[in-house]
Amino acid sequence: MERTLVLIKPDAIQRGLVGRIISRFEDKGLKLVGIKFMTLGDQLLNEHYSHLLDKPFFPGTRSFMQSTPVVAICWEGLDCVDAVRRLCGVTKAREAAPGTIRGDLAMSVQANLVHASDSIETAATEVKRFFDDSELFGYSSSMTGAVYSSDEIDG
Ligand code: FUP
Repeated sequence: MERTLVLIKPDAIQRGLVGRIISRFEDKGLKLVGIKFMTLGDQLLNEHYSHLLDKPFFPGTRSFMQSTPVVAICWEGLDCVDAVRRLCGVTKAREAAPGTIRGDLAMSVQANLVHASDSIETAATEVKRFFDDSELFGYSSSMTGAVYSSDEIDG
């Protein structure tokens, strides 16, 4: 099973949407394997957004992402990197499809509620960046057998 990183951003904290956003992922059938509330220091943020450091909007992104703590979550599921990205919707929230988290709940590019890893490789790096091994929990979830068919999870 894949694992992926989600950050619940400061606009969601300020708007009191944390519970509803977590519920969207739980409702999808994803398994929670790590969760914590944390502030993002300059070093962590620069690593996380290294592809954006030269962009003119990056100083704004940095101060926004440091304006409150964020909720970091590691979700697990079959092909979950892609499933979570689809559930979040496109970056520009006002263009995100209805039914997605951003499409239903946000209008902004910067204040778009969530971050989600964008590839399997990125997800592996980002989960390691935000969580120590001891903060990730493998356990048997009674949900798994109901969420998937046996041929999907046994093979
Ligand atoms: P995403 O993969 O959806 O997180 O999007 P990006 O990595 O391209 O961008 C990360 C964050 O940078 C966005 F969530 C918000 C900010 N950003 C802007 O503020 N303006 C832009 O034009 C692009 C990104």
